[in-house]
Amino acid sequence: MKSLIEALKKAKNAAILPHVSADGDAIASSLALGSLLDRYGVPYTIYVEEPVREDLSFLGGRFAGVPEKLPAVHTAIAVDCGDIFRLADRTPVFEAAEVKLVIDHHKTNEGFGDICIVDSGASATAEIIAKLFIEADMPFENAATLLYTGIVTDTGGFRFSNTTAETHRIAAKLLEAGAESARVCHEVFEQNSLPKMRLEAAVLHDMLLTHDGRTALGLVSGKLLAETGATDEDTSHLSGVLRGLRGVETGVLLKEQNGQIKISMRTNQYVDAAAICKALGGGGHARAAGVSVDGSLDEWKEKITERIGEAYGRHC
Ligand SMILES: [Mn+2]
Repeated sequence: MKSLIEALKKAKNAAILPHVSADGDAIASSLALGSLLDRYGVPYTIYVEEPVREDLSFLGGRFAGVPEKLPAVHTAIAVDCGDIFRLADRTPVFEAAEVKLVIDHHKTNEGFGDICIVDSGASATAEIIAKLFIEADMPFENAATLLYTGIVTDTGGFRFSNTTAETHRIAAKLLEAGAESARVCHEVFEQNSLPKMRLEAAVLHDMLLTHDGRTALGLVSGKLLAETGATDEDTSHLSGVLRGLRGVETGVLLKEQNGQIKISMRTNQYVDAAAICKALGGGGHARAAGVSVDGSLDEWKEKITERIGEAYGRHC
């Protein structure tokens, strides 16, 4: 931590690089880090791979896209990136920098910079950056709401298993510093676009229940996406919604995407979703896994139902 703070103070200028498809933690952590650099008088630019998601626009801030010409960067900071590939088209910016820093919380991060602060015990990169402020003896000020947003999004509102006592202690400090918890939660969890709502309604309306109500299966055709105007991101929560029906063990969403069928699976207690998806060439965790396969929705509706049935058979 100390060496990271020294490196930040000594930076002549900085490029902040959140991961591709930046989420709440990546964007909020980048902005909070920017606020720390502001106070050290270090000029910086946050380079993003694609426009910042609309649901994160309440955070404000200024962002630059992938630079056409390589900028002269002294210090580059990869934020919330599990590996260098998550920098996508901005990798040259990182590689050309004199000083390369990595701040992340992904278990699989092997460290790809000169100074790497990787804490897989942290719920979010924002939790690590909050500790950086504390260690640097720097008041949170406007960074409190940003850091709180990073933690709230990566923990699903303190519901996921990455939430620890330390997460709550840091969150408490951020609240004491004025983090606007209610506003953040409203923006992050209570606001949806009309396309997303229309899509969810259609998927739940046509949901298929099999295996005596233990499996809830949802279908998203390319046609439905086009009709509702929903984005891929708008579908990411649906397998979790399907799993949430009382009595269901396995929620599974089949989606037409890039000429393939994307299967997302969430399970509650005993079906190993990773085992099912790995057998098809995908991966994930026991309770959440996914895979992309060739074929049609109709074909995979049958095939995946059969494979889930086999998993129930193994369990009985
Ligand atoms: Mn994160």
